Amino acid sequence: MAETTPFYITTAISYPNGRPHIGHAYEAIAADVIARFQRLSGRRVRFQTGTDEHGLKMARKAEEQGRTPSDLADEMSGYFREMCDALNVSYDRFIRTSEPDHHRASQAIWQAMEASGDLYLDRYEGWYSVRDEAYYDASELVEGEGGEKLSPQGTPVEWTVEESWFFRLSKYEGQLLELLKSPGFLEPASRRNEMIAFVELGLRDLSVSRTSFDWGVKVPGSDGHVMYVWVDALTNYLTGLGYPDDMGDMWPASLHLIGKDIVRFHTIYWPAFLMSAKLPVPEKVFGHGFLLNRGQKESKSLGNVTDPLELAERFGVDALRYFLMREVAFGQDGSYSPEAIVLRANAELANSFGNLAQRTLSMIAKNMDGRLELFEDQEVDRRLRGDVADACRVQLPRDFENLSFSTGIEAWLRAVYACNQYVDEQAPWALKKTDPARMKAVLQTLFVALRDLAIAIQPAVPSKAAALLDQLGIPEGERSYAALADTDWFNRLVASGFTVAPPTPLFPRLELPAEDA
Ligand code: ME8
Repeated sequence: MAETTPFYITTAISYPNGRPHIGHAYEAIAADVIARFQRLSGRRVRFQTGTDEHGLKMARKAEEQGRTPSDLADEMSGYFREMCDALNVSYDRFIRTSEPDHHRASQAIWQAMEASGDLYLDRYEGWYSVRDEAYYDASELVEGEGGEKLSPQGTPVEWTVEESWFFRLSKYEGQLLELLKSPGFLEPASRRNEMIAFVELGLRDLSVSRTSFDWGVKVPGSDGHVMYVWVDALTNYLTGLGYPDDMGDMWPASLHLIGKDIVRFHTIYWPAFLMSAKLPVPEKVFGHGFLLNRGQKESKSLGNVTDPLELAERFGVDALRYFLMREVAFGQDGSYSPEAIVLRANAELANSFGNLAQRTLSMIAKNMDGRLELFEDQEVDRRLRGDVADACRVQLPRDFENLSFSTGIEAWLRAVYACNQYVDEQAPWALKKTDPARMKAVLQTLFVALRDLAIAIQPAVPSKAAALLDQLGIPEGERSYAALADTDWFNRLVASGFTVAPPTPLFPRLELPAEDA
């Protein structure tokens, strides 16, 4: 087999200080769509997600609940993993930063930064936001409604004074600017200017250890110090590959997928740590937008927090995945509501794609005894197949490669609509008596189109696409994007004697539950 290109994709690791919310589900699903897309495109994919368990935020939440941070992390991390499994997220490793190999990796990168002369002991005096686990310069703070000081993210800050290790972030200003300006490193481009402006204001050295609590990775050779949680958190991307041992060919990461609120950590701090440790920087960081509930941020106080598993149970995992990738222009903020999910799932999945499969396969089962045979096509058939092939082989893959999921799905959906229009125009049910040969040609043209449509959409709706490909008799090994270019598959399928069974509907029509109507 030919050498395959490695593709290493990661999500942010979530704080397990509570249960997962829809934003976590959104990021995990998007990363999974990318991982599946890259696998189908023939790349050797490694996909990592997990939980970020150290730091003051976790320590305080545990204290509030009268339990240990490790107990809190154990329980909540389990829910995050459960969420990923329930949403069909195909991670290779679910990392927990409390795991021993992660402590080892974090201490190793610390020592590498120390060896570069980039760590020194001093006293930190300044503002800290526990919610963001972030230090802020006084000049960045904004005023809250009651006159209190808030971080630029609107979270409370507290004045902090403690002895701490510092990282010479200032030393990397020039290299970071160059990196941030290099095309493709940080996307979408709109996030780039903000980061460039931040570096251009001048970087201060970063406090990278804490002494006022001990829930973290111990600083090697410095009793009483634990690492600043972001130092260890970011290192998770290396831990999963075996750092400090041989990481194989997966590093640098192809893509860190994160939300827009943590771009600074991933495109300034992280590359600087890596440069200091003499490791290559990631190829790309993508900061996706935020998902809002009917246009509003979810919060406990508003009482509008949605359990993503409940949504998945109510509407189906694939309908939820499809909705999120279809609805939101990736990179921008998006909004969801039960009505919007139901509307799209019914119009696009149930009535358009599902119905196309249902009509076609039941007519083949009924009117052709499920048997496929070679057929003569006409210009109109070839045109439809050409349009479908173009959407499935060219447009969707090109858009997915560029992380433009909604436009890729739109191209696919146009092909679905074209198929439905073709069924209506060709009216195969009427041809049954008048021209059975032509009826067979029409139904099999649709069969061929369905196979392309099902292969292409696999990353977004993996279970439903697999169910359809099963119904179409497409062998497991012939479902990659490369297989789309195979011109002989239909002949082989006919020769194999495969018969189409009466189909079961793929996408049930969803009802809007009364409480949301
Ligand atoms: O930031 N919509 O963890 P986290 C979309 N532990 N994405 C959202 C979102 C929303 N409403 N809310 C949060 C952390 N996110 C750190 C990361 S990485 C080394 C450490 C995204 O649990 C958020 O942007 O607060 C982030 O990418 C991820 O969910 C985890 O957020």
